[in-house]
Amino acid sequence: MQQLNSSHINQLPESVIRSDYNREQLGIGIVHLGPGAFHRAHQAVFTDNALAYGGDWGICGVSMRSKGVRDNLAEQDNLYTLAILDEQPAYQLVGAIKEVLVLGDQREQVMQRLTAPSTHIISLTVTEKGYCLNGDGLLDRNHADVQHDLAHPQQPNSAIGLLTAALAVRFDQNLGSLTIISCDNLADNGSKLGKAVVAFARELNAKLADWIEANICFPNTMVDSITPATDEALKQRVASAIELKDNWPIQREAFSQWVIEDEFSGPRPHWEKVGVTFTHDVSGYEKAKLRLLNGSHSTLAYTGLRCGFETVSEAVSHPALHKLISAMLLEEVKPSFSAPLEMDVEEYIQAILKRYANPHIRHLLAQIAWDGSQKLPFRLLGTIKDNLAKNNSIRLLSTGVAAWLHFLVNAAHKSLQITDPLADLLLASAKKCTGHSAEDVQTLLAIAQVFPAELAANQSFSKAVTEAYLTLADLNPQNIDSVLGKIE
Ligand code: CS2
Repeated sequence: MQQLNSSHINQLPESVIRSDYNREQLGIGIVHLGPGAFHRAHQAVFTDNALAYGGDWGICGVSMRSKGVRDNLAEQDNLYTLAILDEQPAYQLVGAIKEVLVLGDQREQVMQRLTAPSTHIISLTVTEKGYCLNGDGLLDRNHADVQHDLAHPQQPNSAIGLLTAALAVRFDQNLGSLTIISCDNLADNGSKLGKAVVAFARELNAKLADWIEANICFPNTMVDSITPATDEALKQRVASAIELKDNWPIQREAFSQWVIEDEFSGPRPHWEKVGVTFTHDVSGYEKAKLRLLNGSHSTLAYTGLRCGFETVSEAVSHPALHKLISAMLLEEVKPSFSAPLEMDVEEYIQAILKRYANPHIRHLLAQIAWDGSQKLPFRLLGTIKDNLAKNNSIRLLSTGVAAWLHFLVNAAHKSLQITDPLADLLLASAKKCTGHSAEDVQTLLAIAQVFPAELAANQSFSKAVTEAYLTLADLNPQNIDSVLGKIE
């Protein structure tokens, strides 16, 4: 089978969707840090579609460390296939990414792209841990990468250090006209990124920090599309659909949403023509998405794994888990925040549950279970904090937290690896747990990197988590109904 690349795209079957623009002539206007599956399924696709309306908005993807994307896409001129797997499967050829660089190997080229006058957007999907923030959401000066980058500002390893190095050059040349867009699942993602960059810059040069504050916008965003990791089955499926070999196709559901705060310090692609929402207040959308979708995703992941399920659709199709998640969303998450006026929250919840049940994608619970220490604060703990303040129930939300604690204890006692930047610390605490619920929960809530001191000391919170922890201790694939029945 021939390789997907520029010279073979004319052989693609008619059914493959293609955006209409001249890729040969396309210039680069966007540098994206972290061109992983989510970026390639989401922002790159919106941009690919928007290219039909003109503009030099090709993307240069910059991998912070891994070479996989660059090396796999090189053979295919950075083209790849997006498989939209839903009731009506569809395949789209995506060409918006024109170049992929790896920071470690190609520092100079990366800096040239970041500082080019033609670059007007830098966007990021570097995951929660890539922001080097402390529990208060501010730059963590004790973070090893931050310390390294402050000592070696010309050789940064972190996204914050890299952005600041690029902004220092742009400051010298007075090249504002650049917007930096965080596309990660953090509450107030843009504001947090902006503050972290300014704080980092201030350590080096107060004038630079002032210039960034005055000139560079960091809009908040909400991003949403369920994107399971690529597996062998997807590669085969795509090969038979496009009749060419694609080294690294991407899959996602049909639903895809991007809401961006309308604060730009320069031009941008015609994203508004292809379904992106621009608004002056993203927070309602972002809370709805982080708390309802990501909060229930993580809860489903940790409880579902304990029940012996592998995928989201298997887990949510079990009536007891469906009931638990749906009750948590309606009774405890919905009242915790103000949704945008145009959003019908109950409809949104039903739509999420339907998306989870999509049988056309295999979204592994184990994938969602990664990086719990980074995700839980945004997905569950903020909601719990708000509910405590309003005297609302936190019983079901605490089940999600307790399920994570069991996930850690189980891994520690069975010597299993977990993927989490705090893995060593988490597993060391979890190893101390003996099965006595109140003591185990006290031990684990003392992990200050995850649980803010005030929350850990809150009696209602520790009581609710302890009760849920005790109940979930018995949960196994054979007794799902009876154990989860006790919670509902
Ligand atoms: C998931 C998200 O892996 C995870 O933690 O909860 O990636 C989720 O699929 C996306 O945020 C959906 O937009």
